Amino acid sequence: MTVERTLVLVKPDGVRRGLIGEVISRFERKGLKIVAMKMLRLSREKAMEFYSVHKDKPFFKDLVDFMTSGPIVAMILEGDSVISVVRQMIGSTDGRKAQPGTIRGDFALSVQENVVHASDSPESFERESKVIFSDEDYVNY
Ligand code: RTP
Ligand code: MG
Repeated sequence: MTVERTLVLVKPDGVRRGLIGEVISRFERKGLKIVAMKMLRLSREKAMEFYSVHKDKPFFKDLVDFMTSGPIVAMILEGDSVISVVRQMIGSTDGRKAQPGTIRGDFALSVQENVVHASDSPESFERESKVIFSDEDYVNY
């Protein structure tokens, strides 16, 4: 067993569409533990920092516009192999291609407005979690 942590965001489209509860519920039912959570609006600076790996991509400006277009809900989930488990549960990036049964497969029809983000590696988690959370945001229980 490899207990890991991952960062999940409900993106602005997910919040606008009233999908916060749906997304959280899926992770709770899976047996994952929420160890930190908050609602916030990303500044342009934070959004650019968060998605810095994509800074040279043609979709970068649109992505930053989208990610700052409304509030997001951020959470840290903990569990066995949680990084790969959650990536499987969210599905492929493009909602049109994501498998039914995944969050994007069930709720997204766009490559940009795809409801959720999740870290893709331990290194991504370490970097991304520090953009959003500080040590005192984690709850021990
Ligand atoms: P995420 O980082 O948000 O969890 O998504 P991901 O790993 O599945 O996809 P990634 O390649 O990291 O892309 C990050 C986000 O950028 C937007 N995107 N737009 N217009 C486009 O072609 C395009 N491609 C990606 C999406 O919001 C994607 O989730
Ligand atoms: Mg990504």
